[in-house]
Amino acid sequence: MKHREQKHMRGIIIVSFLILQSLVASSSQTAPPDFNFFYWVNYWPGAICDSQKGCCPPPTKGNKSPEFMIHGLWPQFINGTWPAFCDQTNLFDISKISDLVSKMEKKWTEWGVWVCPSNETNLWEHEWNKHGTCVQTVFDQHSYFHTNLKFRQKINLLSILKQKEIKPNDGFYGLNEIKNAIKCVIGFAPGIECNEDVEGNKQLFQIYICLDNYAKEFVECPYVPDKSCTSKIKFPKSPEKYSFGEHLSVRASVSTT
Ligand code: U2P
Repeated sequence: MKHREQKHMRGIIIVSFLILQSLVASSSQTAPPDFNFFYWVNYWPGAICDSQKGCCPPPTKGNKSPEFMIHGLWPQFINGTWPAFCDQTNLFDISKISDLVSKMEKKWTEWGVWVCPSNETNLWEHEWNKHGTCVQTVFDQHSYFHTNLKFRQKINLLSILKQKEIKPNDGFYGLNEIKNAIKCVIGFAPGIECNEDVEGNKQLFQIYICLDNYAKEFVECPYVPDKSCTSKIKFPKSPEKYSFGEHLSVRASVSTT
């Protein structure tokens, strides 16, 4: 009897040990991403400024030269849906990215239609809270923002397009011509989102580049976000002619002069 009890105890100890071991092993491994890929999205400020709503320039400390601006890094599912606002307990905290702020002010400014003058902190906060909180198996706040900047440093969309004579001059260019210019450099065609200028012309607004679910490599877009473009689209002029720090939207100031 005593022997059987001892055997039983030994069994319990071994099973407990194995459970403990597997718990330790699983906590030391990071869970794999629970989404399929990323869109890394950049927008053309000129397409906001010549639209019906007009735009609000970023604060004076923002970048003054015409460039594509980062919109964000968005986790996606292959069926075209996406997770959002996943964690209320780890909201945006600018003190976690203080070393990145000056770069972000140049590459991630908001030519907003919502706030005048625009406030990039709002956009950063929104992007982390909406998208970043859903990718915490891959990124913390610092690496989320840093990864965006790294890709922005690697890829200059404006110069890629200019090399193929596709310029922001209010001219019309083939949608495929634009996609191919980018494909030539990164290996995969991006998705293009268009909006409309005040005359109703479809124009280049946002470029969607697809990344794997660790945001390490460019990938073929599993789901192509072609949004409301025609086969030829306008590439609007950059809003550089407008002075920065205005408190009125560009459209409003144009219509009153
Ligand atoms: O379309 C409206 C906003 O939803 C988010 N979005 C859209 C398409 C998509 O495939 N994935 C995605 O996340 C974007 O969110 P934002 O950061 O702008 O709020 C998009 O602008």
